[in-house]
Amino acid sequence: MLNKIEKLKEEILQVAASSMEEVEQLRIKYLSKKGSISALMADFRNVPAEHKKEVGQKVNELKSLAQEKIAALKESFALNADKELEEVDLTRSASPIELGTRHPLSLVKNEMLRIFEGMGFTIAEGPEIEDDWHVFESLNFAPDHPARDMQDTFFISRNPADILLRTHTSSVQTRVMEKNQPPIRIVCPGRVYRNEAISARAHCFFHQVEGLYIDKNVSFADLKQVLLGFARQMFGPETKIRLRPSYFPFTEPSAEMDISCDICGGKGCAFCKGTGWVEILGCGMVDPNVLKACGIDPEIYSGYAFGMGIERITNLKYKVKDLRMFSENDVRFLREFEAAN
Ligand code: 2NM
Repeated sequence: MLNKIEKLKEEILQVAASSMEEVEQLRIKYLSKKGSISALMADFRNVPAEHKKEVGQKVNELKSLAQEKIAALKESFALNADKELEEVDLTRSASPIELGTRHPLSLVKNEMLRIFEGMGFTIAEGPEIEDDWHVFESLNFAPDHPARDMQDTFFISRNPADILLRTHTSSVQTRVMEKNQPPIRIVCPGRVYRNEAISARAHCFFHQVEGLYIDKNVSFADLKQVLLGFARQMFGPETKIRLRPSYFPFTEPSAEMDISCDICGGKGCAFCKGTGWVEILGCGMVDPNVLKACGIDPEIYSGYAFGMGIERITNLKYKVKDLRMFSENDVRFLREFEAAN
């Protein structure tokens, strides 16, 4: 019995705990009804009468020792908890909210608009759901033009009026010309829709920036100078431009513009298919029929217009190969443009 008491005393003197839960475990182990000290008390009955005084004293001492030890451990954790409370800085600001990044198409669109604003253009916007007049009729599209086919354009209703998703932002320019007399100098950014099968190179919607300048004596030379200024600011001061004759219903004459390939510096590579040039936009002098349809006298005024795809420009600037990346919203792709934000 005395041996047992001595052993327990040694043990209790050495106990340690790393948490309040462990202290509670120790209390249960030594001091609960089923604990080892209670067991000693139970054995006390069997101690011969002449030793009862000595053994009783030792058991009581052991019990006190255990109680003190556990109380001390409890107190140390309570103190630590108080300390932790004191260390919480209640004036600290909340964890920062993780911000997203601006979409690459928005970045490029904003850059394009800033360049044109610098050259005196103002921004005009209009509806994506349009009617046949603003998208086709006013813009000199012949009644049997293929763009008016269901195959190319998303129609919302055919009867009584033709309601459709705009296929270019020129409809915004029609609306501005209808309501304003020249001088008009606007750029129109926005989403446009075409009924096409989705692939790496085509999508059923994309984004455009179109420009329009109408005034007295506006010439093709003015158009060329503005487009050269844009190309140099967008792709670097060494950029060259080249115009090739083309056809659009709303312009006459019409042209497509190439810039010198900035990957090979014009020497010819896979990107420019060995030609040293890459196409970036379409343009021309606004057809007199368009001016007339919008209430502007083509005998007094002339103007130029141009249109380009934001995806195309972004593709050239950031070498995005697959158009579908722009609408999938994969954050791993979007985060690549964090630095450009
Ligand atoms: C292009 C190419 C050529 C264009 C024409 C007009 C309007 F409204 F003035 F007639 N706006 N945009 C135009 C001209 C657009 O995109 C490739």
